[in-house]
Amino acid sequence: MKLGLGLYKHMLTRDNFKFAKQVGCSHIIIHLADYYSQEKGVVTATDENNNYGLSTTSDPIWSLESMQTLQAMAKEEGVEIYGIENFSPADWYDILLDGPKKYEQIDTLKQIIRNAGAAGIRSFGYNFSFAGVWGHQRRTVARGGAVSACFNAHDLAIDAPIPDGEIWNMTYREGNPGKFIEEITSEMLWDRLAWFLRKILPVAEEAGVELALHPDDPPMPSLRNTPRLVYQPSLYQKVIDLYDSPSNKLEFCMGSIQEMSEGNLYDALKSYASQNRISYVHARNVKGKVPVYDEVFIDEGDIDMFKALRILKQNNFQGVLIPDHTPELICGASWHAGMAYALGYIRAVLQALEMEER
Ligand SMILES: [Mn+2]
Repeated sequence: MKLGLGLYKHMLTRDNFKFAKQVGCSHIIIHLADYYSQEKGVVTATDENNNYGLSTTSDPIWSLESMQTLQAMAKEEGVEIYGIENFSPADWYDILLDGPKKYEQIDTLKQIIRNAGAAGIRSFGYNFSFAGVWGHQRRTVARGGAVSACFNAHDLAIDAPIPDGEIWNMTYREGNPGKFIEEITSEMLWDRLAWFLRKILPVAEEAGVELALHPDDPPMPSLRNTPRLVYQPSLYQKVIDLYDSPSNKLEFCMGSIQEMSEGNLYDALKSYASQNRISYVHARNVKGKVPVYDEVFIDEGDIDMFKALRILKQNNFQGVLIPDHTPELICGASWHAGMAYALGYIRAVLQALEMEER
């Protein structure tokens, strides 16, 4: 198991690559989609009127040259880019919506996957969702009043429809006022995923890239009047069984799985790690389950992190583990401090597991 750090687009700097190395990481997972900028910081979307902003297509950041430059820079600082997390909404909205541009968009995504493979990037995380990560409030819910994300379905208009021109909390074109995205069934959503996997996985296999699906966050059965895909741990199996390919993998989010109303995290870890289906892991802790939960520090939630990481180790998990979101520590660099705290804790657990084996 390799330790990594996730970095948003505006954080792809030499200093942050150095930071990753300094806190014990060998790998990084990068975001190239433009949902969080330096100015906006971490934005939350909790109603039908506010989103992350405009998503643009054909950004040169997705080119082979750009990926190779980033990979070279990372290696110079002693880390390696293992994965890219998420497509830009503007590059694949019609694949999700089954619209007329899906054919040209799948060609764009295929090229992005080929570029990633050629740049030595092994994994590509994606979240096959209309509503995306939506409905989290930021409140002082973690230890010592640390600001963190929390979800309470009773506090929200959870069926607030998604305006036309918007997907994944981003605007890809000017929408028609008063119009909303089409209502579809869960079966239709699964059919669209199947189409996407049939088109993309042969290319991913050839490029040596794993497609890694993030489960729904929050894992509600429906959100914003749209169906969700993987909102119970067992639904991951349905994704695996949909298309048999060594590139059909999972971005296993411990927090989201723990928040699900059925099953349990440890069984899910065991099942998917033993099938060698986990490409990379999001590690974070949480108190509660849908419809009400709080994201908390890595050592204070419902997940026994020691037990969880032991299962990954016992099942010979060879991919990367990164901290997911963390509560913000009160100091001059709250994001970095939160990550350093989570990584230090995870590293200690991994070292303790090593010692156990001696
Ligand atoms: Mn996650």
